[in-house]
Amino acid sequence: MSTKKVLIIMGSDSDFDQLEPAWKVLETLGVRYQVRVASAHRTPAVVRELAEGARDAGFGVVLAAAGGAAHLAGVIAAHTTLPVVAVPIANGTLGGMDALLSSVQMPPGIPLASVGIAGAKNAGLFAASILGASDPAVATGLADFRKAMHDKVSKADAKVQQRTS
Ligand code: RP5
Repeated sequence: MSTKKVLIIMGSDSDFDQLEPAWKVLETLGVRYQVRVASAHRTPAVVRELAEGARDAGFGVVLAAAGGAAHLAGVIAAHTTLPVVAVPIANGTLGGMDALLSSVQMPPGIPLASVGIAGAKNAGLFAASILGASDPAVATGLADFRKAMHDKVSKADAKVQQRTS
């Protein structure tokens, strides 16, 4: 199991299904995590408290998922020096483009990383990479994960070659 944990915050429980791949892949990798609902607009005091306390609570990275005018990740980053990864949720009239641009167009000074729209699985993997830089158990989990992907593609390649020869 990982030494440090990943804090996963979603702006609304309506984001749950889109974000689930993030903690599913963390489970595969043996990375500890906690999932919370807190909104930059509706519960700003809770967001601030979570962000300010995250490092002392044993978290090494924060994933922040929100849709629409997605300010959650940026607000969290303003209240912690831990790395923050935004997960733009695909919803509403703009289908996630609004959340994506809100995440990647941060003004200089408080940077965020961001995955693509609805990129929860990659967010989990990227969070593991951040922890894996200093946690050998997590780095090993990631290497195993990549080996499994490699083997799957090799099998598919062999099958396709067989079907086409
Ligand atoms: C955002 O507004 C949430 O992250 C969610 O993606 C979106 C809609 O929230 P609900 O109205 O479904 O609670 O803050």
